[in-house]
Amino acid sequence: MKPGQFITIEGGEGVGKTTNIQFVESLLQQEGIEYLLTREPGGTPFAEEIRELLLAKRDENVSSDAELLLMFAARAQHVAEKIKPALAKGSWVIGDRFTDASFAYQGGGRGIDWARIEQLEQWTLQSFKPCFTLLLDVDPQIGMQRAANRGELDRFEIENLEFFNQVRAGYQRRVAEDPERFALIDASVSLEQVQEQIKTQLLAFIKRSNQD
Ligand code: Z5A
Repeated sequence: MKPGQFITIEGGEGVGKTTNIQFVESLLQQEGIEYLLTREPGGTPFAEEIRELLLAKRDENVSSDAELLLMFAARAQHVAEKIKPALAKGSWVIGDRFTDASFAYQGGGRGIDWARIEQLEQWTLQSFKPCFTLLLDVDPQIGMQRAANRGELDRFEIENLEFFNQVRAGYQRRVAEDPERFALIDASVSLEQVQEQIKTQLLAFIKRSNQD
């Protein structure tokens, strides 16, 4: 049986991931592709408990290394218990964030040395990575305004503009390192225009994967 494809959706604060994931699901359904939707940090009961630890606002400072290690602990569980088994059964997997977010947030935003994150990636995942990544990109000033209209902010959402500028730079560095995997989506435009770009890129990826 042909293994499924692992696709991820990434981006900084307020880029519209949640809104557009529903659109990605509708495209896969139209194409008759069986898929599993999951998210990080989280995706399994154990990893979701780690997510709660990570997102909760607290008085104690959380060290950047502790944060990074917990992201990868949750990911190890998620990959072993959910993502790889689904792919092996031929299902596609849509990931709402994955390792690129650790490079962008903990590398870019928190300033952890890139090479140390690469070591952790290698240790935890070896060569396992998404086949295709939609990166929604918007000026963080616009993204933060959009996100401000939602409910209570979590431990990441309370960060400042400089942090989110560094997150964006982190994502750009990931694209530069592996350009073929990414489809860069300009998320500053209307939702309709964003979805037009997603549709073009995703259908092209589906076509390529059918030819493999
Ligand atoms: N994190 C990390 O640090 N390291 C890691 O390795 C991983 C994660 C895996 C939780 O992630 C946090 O974990 C995340 C990074 C960190 N923190 N932050 N920030 P999450 O993915 O669960 O949380 P999120 O970033 O808040 O995702 P989200 O809920 O999908 O947010 P969103 O991208 O902002 O999506 P949205 O709610 O669809 O859009 C926001 C608003 O904008 C909403 O009102 C929409 O109606 C509106 N919108 C969307 N598109 C448009 C357009 N085109 N025009 C106008 N308005 C729009």
